[in-house]
Amino acid sequence: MNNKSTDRIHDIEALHGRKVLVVGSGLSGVGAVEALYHIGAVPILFDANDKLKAEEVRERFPQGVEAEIMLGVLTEEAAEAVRLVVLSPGVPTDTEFVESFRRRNIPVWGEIELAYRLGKGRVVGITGTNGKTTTTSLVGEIISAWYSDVDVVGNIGNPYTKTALDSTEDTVTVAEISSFQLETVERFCPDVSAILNITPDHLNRHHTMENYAAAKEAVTMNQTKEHTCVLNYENSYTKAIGERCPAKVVWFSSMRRLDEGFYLDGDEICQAKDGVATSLMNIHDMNLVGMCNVENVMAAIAIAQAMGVPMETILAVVKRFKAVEHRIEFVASKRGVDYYNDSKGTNPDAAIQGIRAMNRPTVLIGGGYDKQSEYDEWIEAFDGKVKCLVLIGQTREKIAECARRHGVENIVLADSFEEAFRVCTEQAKEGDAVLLSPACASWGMFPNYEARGNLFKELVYGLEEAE
Ligand code: UMA
Repeated sequence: MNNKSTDRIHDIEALHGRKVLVVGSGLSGVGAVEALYHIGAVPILFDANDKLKAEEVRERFPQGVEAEIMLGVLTEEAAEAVRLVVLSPGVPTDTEFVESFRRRNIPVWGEIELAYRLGKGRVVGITGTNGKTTTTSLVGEIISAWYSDVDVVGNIGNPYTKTALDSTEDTVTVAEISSFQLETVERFCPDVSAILNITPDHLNRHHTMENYAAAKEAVTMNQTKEHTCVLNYENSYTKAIGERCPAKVVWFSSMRRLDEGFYLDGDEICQAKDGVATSLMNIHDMNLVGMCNVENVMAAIAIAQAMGVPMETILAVVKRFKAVEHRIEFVASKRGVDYYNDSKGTNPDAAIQGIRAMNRPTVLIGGGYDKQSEYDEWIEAFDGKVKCLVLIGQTREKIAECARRHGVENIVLADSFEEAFRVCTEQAKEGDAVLLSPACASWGMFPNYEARGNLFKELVYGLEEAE
């Protein structure tokens, strides 16, 4: 089970002195430019957003890194000159813009493919509709407890291209990979892959569930029997993928005892291996809550074991692992409503991730200190899920006005955090979520976002008494 680095760099050496088009000037684009620059390619960074300013984009590069920057429209001359195109995950792949390169046989890679080809060592690739960030963080911690050189990268917010060039044959890269990123892989071949679950998401981008599931399946497409793919036995899509998967499949199930694999039996996480069933740990011995997290933990145990970490080490880390506080942190389920604390969503970009993580009607608390942000993109990301927007703080009028422009109708302005919380409990019905993800700093109402998140959690915990 070892990815030969020679297979990966093959085409990279040919890029020396060649122009490479990087599309998107966000985290991925900047990471890709940096890596390409360091291997002697000539990056051109293009971003379709003509409101950006070249000087500001350039400031995102580390010192010494240079690239031509084009904003708004890519000139034909530049398009003609490039030998490779590297897309950021947010760039759709089914457009005339992308097709025009493919027609000319110019390879179109995603940032993940580029990073993979530049990198060395072993790779874990984790995908799924829900739970991938928690599972990736947990796997990262477990692997770090056993191996000394570990990078946790990808959709989790740390571009893979940032670490790829520094990796060695001893490095273990643990990558959270989204369906957007998987649309543009070619040779990407993790030693251990995992698909946690596949449920409807991102259909505006992938159009059909079949396309979306196919994108997820790409995490395992280059694997062989030397590699492992960890899959959810209880999800119809991942079940079907397991039946045709080229890798050795390790199943996990939260609903039945398996003859082989990881499963929940009462409150015990168990493993059946070679006909022997062993109880590993009680779910009450972990800090994560919810059945989705039991599944994430089973997947993480399976991945870590496939990566050669002893079970004793795995279980010790699982038992001490905590969800990242204030970052889309599940607080509790009260009266059938799930409460999430994303107080760390202190700007529109971070808050976009918060609302994207919700998969049900949501009552959202937003607003706070005015950092002169624009809220359009955040509100567009609501995607019809926000049934009530409860606004607090200095920015409440500005956000309300913006939300109305985007067709949000149910908006409540609250005078205090406590009042906002009370409105949430009134508006949220069984099966809904309440999310604190303000898109603004807490100043003016709280000393910091931790204090804001802690008050939210106290109010949630207090609900039982109020019943
Ligand atoms: N852009 C274009 N042309 C287009 C579309 C976008 O030029 O057709 C430009 C935009 O103007 C913008 C830039 O591309 O300036 C943004 O690129 P991006 O959206 O790919 O954002 P990055 O900052 O590179 O962040 C990406 C991931 N974003 C998305 O997939 C949308 C981040 O995942 C990830 O953390 C980061 O790479 C590092 O790997 C975020 C996310 O929301 C958290 N992911 C989705 C999810 O988890 O559901 C998939």
